Amino acid sequence: MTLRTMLTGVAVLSLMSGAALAQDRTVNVYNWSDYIDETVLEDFTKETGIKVVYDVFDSNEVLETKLLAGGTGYDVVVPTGTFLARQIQAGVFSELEKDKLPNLSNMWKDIEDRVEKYDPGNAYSINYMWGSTGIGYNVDKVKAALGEDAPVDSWDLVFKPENIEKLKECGVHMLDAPAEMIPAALNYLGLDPDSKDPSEIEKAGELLKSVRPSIQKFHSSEYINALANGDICVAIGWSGDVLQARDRAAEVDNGVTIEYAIPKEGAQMWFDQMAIPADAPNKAEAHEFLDFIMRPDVMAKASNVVYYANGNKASQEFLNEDVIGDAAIYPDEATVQNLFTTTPYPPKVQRIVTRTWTGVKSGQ
Ligand code: N2P
Repeated sequence: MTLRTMLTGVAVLSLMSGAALAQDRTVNVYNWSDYIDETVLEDFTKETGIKVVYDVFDSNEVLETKLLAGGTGYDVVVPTGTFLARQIQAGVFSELEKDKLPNLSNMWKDIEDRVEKYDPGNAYSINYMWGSTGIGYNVDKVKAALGEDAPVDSWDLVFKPENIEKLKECGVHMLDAPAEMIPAALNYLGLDPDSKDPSEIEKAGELLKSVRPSIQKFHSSEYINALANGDICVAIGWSGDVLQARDRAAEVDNGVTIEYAIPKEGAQMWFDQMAIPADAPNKAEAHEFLDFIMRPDVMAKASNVVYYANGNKASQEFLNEDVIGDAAIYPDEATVQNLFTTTPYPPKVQRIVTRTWTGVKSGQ
C-alpha cells in the first residue's frame, strides 16, 4: 500500500466515523419488562433522532449484579428505591444534571418526598412508576377451589397451608423477589416487614417454606401470560402486571377473569427510579431521554398501557379513568395507610436474606 492510499484510507475512515456519530446518537435503556408503551420509544427517536436500544429485566438482583460489576454500557437503568439507595452508596450512579431536565417541574412532590429516604434530594433519580406487591387471581378458579368465601383480599389465601394446598392444583406462582416476599411474610406474621433481625427473617423463611410445596414456580414476569391464559389461578405479583393480565384475557375473550387485591393485612409499596450509571457512555442522551419521559402526555401514555401509577403530577389529567380512578393503581388514603415500605438490607443481613431465599426456592 502506498502512503497516498493509506492516507486516503484514514481520511475516509474519519469521515465515516464523523457521519456515523452524527446519525447514530444512541441511548441504551435497561428497564423492567412489560413496563412501557413501545410507541413512547418510537416517538422519542422520531423527535430527537436518538436511537433507543432497549433491554429488559425482571429482577432487582440481576440489575444490581450488573451495576456493581460496572461497564454495563447502559445509560438509563431502573432500580427500585431500596436497591437504588445502596447502589448510590456504592458509587454506581452519576448525579443528575438538573439544568438539563426542565420537565422536573412536572413531577409529583408527594412521591419525591417518599423517595427522599432512598435518594436524598432526589439527586440521582427520577420516579418512573410505583406500585404494590399483592395478589393476582383468577376469580372463577379460586372460587371453585375455595368456595364463594375464598379470602381473596387476605394473605390467608396464600400463607394458610389449608388454602394454598387447595390452590396448588390450579397453579400458584410467586415472585422471585426475596426483598418483597420476605417482607410480605414478616408482615403476615405480625412482625415488622422491614425487620433486619436474623431470627425474624428466619421465621419469615419458615412460613415461606411451609407453603413452598404448593408453589409451581418462582418467577417475576411469566405470571402475566400464565394468569391471562388460565394456566395458573394465583400469582403473588405486582399490581400493574396483574392488571395487564386482566386486559390480555379480556382482549382474547377467553372467559378468564383476573383481579388484583391489595391484601387487607397490608402490602409493600415500592418506587422504581430512573438513574444514570456513572460509567454511562451517552450521558447527554440519557438526560434527553429522562426529560422526554417526564413530559406529562408521555408519562400518561405509559401508565395507561401498563397500569402502574407514576410520579408525574402533570400527567394525571391525561390518565384514563380506569387508571387514575382505580384504587389498586392510585390508592386512596385508606389504602395507602395499609401499605408499607422497606429500606435496604445491610450486607450481613443481605447474605442471610439471600441464603434464606435460596432455601425457600429449593425447598430445603
Ligand atoms: C414491571 C414490574 C415492575 C415492578 N413488569 C417491579 N418493581
